[in-house]
Amino acid sequence: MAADPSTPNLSPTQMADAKILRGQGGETHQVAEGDVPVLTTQQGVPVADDQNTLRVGARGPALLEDFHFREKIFHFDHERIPERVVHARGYAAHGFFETTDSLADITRADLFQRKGERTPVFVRFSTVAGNKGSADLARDVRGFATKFYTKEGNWDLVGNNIPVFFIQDAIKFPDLIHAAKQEPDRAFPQAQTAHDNFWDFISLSPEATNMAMWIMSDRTIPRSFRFMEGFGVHTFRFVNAEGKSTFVKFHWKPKLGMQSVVWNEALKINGADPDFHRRDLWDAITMGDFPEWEMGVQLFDEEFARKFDFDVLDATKIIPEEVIPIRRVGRLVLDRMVDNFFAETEQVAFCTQNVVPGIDFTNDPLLQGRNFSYLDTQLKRLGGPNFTHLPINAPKCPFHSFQQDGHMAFHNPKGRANYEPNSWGGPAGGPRESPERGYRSYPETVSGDKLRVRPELFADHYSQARQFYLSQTKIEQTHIKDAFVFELSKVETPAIRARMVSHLRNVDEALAKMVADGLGLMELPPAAPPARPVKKDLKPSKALSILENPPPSFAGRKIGVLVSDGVDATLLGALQTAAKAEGALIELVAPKVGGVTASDGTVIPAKQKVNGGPSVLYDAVAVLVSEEGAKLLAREATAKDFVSDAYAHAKFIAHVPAAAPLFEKAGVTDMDGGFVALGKAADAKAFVQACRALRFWDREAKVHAV
Ligand code: HDE
Repeated sequence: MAADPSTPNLSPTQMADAKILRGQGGETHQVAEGDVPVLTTQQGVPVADDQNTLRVGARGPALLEDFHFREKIFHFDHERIPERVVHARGYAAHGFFETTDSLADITRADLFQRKGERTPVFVRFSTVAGNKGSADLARDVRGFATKFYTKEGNWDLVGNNIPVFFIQDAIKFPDLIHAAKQEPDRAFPQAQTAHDNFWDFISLSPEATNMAMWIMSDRTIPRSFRFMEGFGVHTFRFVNAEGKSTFVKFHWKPKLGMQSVVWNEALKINGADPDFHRRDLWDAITMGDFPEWEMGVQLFDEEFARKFDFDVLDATKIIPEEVIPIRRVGRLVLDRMVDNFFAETEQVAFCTQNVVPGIDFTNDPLLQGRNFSYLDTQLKRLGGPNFTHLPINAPKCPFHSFQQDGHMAFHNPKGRANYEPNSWGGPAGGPRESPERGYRSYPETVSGDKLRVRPELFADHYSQARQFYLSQTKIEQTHIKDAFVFELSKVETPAIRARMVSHLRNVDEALAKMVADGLGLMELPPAAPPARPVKKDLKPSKALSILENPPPSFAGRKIGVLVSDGVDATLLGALQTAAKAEGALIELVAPKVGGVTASDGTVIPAKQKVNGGPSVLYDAVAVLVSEEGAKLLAREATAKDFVSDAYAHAKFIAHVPAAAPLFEKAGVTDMDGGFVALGKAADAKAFVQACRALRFWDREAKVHAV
């Protein structure tokens, strides 16, 4: 029979040479020449030919006895597990939490006792609505879920990048998510809320108004995971060694400061690099630029809870930082990517009910519902009760129980005792309860009638929505208005558009008018009757604005440099030095990915060909082309987009005089204060310093007419 033209990994001689070696751990590995492992079946049987099925003659039928083929296809057929019903698209990394301020007086939680102590963590970021393969820059809330592998068990803080939520009672969660996800008859739109069902539900649920303001803000289009805040959302309880309880709200503050993209950029990033956020985290961690957050806690007691304007059990409300300041107690550092996405990121199972001694729940009706839901959903998604045996979910502290059997049981107790109490005594009797160390629920006194009602204060749906809006800068308020207009313009039913505007009238009249105008509504609908009077005297909170909290530097950001043959080598070098000194990155975009020949004759490889490296992928851009290069690129549509988009997205733009024809052809003639001319090497530093402001916002009003 003629030799098969395909090339197996190992030649027949190598196969024959395959030998069994004993590994360090005593296990045996079958290896061929040069220490390359031999391909085997799941049963460890060496495979001779992985290119052809076993068949009768060269053109005959396949044989059932081909166990290698059967096993391979069988396994492939079953590779997928159900994606998460929400937060399906996610990306995760390992790291540690370091306690920087002991909370020993407030909680007995072991991880908060000793300053300087590190606890391993696994953090998964996600979008909510999109399916597993959706794009990263969907306008959406981001999940920020942290598993702390503490010495007294796993604690999961399953939070979001927004401190409030849409609904107040978990019983509404299926409705909210059904409305947000693709519509059931047509299965679109995916990963976006700009459609009738979503806004129908929101406009019929006044409790969602505060969250609607947050999701229409730039918080839902973060520059990447590294630049967003995180929140535990609910009020939790800390309990100290004496059994005293303190309420707590958890916050994550990014070291690099907050940053978002602009909406038009988000739309384009989704096309240019749908994995923009994944790539960013991967690049940062693999380069050793480890993302970091500080953990902050807001601590308060029953008395504050009684006096506060809002109910602390209501997850649609915040406690402003100006009212209860944030105490910074630790830092979170992500320093290791996963070895295998499926094993870790996909199989990690967060459960809000994973708490440790010293951390307890409150009666927030959303949290209570979540406590039921997470365990339940993991059973379906991971296929059995033993998902805690998977390495990513197993505690890193010792653990012993009498739970046994079930699908895929890896941790199996030894010996006779599988129940307690038992009289076997000593180690043979298995683990025992520990009244001192064991988890004890806070003995809150509760009594009351069985009712399906919500507390009175929950009914204030607009006051904090108004406070959020008034806490934003003018630029951010415009973005919120534009986002409402964009989303509601995709809603096909005029009555839904109007109903949403009727809620906005309770938030801010001017906003409602601008949105109505942007939608072309003939008349302003009457304001929705508020269930409780809107508090108009809440003080704006600076902490709620992204732009009021600018980053300390341009570190962690990326400059896209458009270059051509003849690029000024000195200037490029100066830009590289200035960026490096700031902790920022440079990426070269060129007519050909092979690179360019600089003015000093050196050949510099590019990272992107110009049509694959649009300026939306960068925080700022520089155009360092030669005269010849400018002429060439002035005829290239994607090069013109590079500069016109950078301009439209209010980015800082460095340029050399030779680039003028490209700008002209791109229609960018207004060289405003966001432009920095690079004449000499020192200008590069000035450019990077200017970039610290992230955007030249003054330009924005000039590029938007509708
Ligand atoms: Fe979740 N949520 N959720 N959620 N949630 C899930 O659990 C649920 C809510 C959050 O990276 C599910 O493992 C209910 C608020 C994150 O694996 C599910 C309610 C907050 C993640 C579930 C909420 C969150 C989830 C789906 C209303 C912020 C991703 C897959 C009461 C504080 C975790 C899964 C990861 C995932 C239920 C509301 C955050 C179905 C019933 C509020 C970050 O159990």
